[in-house]
Amino acid sequence: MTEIEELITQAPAVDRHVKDICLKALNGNRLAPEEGIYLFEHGDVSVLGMTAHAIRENKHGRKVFYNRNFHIEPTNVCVFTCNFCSYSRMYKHRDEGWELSIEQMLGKVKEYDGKAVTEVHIVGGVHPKMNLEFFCELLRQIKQHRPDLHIKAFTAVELDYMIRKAGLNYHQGLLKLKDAGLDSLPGGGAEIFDEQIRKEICADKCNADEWLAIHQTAHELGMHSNATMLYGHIESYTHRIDHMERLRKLQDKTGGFNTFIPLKFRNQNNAMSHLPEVTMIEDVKNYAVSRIYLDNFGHIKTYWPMIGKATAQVSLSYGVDDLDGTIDDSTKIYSMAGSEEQNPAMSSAEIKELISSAGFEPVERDTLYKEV
Ligand code: V47
Ligand code: SF4
Repeated sequence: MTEIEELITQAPAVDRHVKDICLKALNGNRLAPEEGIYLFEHGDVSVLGMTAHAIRENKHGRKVFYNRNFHIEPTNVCVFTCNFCSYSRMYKHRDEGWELSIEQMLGKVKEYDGKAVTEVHIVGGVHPKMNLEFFCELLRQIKQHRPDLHIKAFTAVELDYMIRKAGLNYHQGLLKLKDAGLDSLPGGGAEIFDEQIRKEICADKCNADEWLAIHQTAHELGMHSNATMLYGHIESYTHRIDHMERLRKLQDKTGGFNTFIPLKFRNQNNAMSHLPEVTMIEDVKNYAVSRIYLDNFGHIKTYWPMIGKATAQVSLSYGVDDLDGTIDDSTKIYSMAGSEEQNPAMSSAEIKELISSAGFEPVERDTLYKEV
């Protein structure tokens, strides 16, 4: 028995079945959905943390990954009406929002000339006038200017809309974008896959099957992608495990997901502001169960601009091994939703200090987790 297994076995006042499930996971066995739900419902946060931490140590030792990246948000005008969104402006109020031209976006890329960034993350609202051709041209111009920059762009929601509007199927649309320079897909738009919850929080955008089909198609075309889960609103633990289960199944098929990113619902300036935000204990429990349940995901990421630097640092002891990137104050999604990080930017030195002062080893990576 390893030291950690002994500690868990001997932990006083911990539910017997929780211990058994944690030991099962530590022995490399996959958990069934009802075991994942049981951990959420009855798991003591310290035992879940120990288990998740041991699993992440087996995979990555003391390494915590980060990259040097910046965001471009082409527009916050959006045809959809997700109730949790604090960021978008409807098309009829588009004068209150922003829409960037290709020249303006290329200008943002040029601001990083000579700087050691490795990734641009492009994601925004779904603007009815920004179509597939527009985005292919944007990708081409960025690649022409800076071929070494990895372009991680467009949530499945944006992709579903632009590809349908172009009259193509997912394979044809994604191939066009890939040929124009798209390297990988970010994980947004997944929210919670359960159909009933989706109806209540984001009724009009692409559904779970479409989100999964887009990611599967991207993987089949040789592109990697990320997966998110928006938690801490009206969903139950059963919905969270159902969400992870669907991702785990697709990952078994394709192996194309790089990382899982739980996103905590923030309640400022949106149509769900009446809901309280969950506690930090709930955040770390969620990270830990994600690490334990998603046995076929290499990485669990905390997105510090959304959760805040302090919780991000604590999450490193609950199964998280990735801190996203330096960001350089280039995203507005979370500051508008009430995150404590109003101008998210960290230098490499700061991000490294955040990691090492928590007792871990900072490792710069590229988008595909190759060490830089
Ligand atoms: O899909 C919107 C979320 C996502 C709120 O792949 C909110 O590396 C909390 O997906 N409270 C977009 N969350 C951002 C995203 C992302 C971020 C960082 C890294 C990666 C990656 C992807 O933002 C949306 C939605 O789930 N979101 N509003 C809110 N009020
Ligand atoms: Fe539009 Fe995305 Fe906001 Fe939904 S979350 S309203 S799709 S910008």
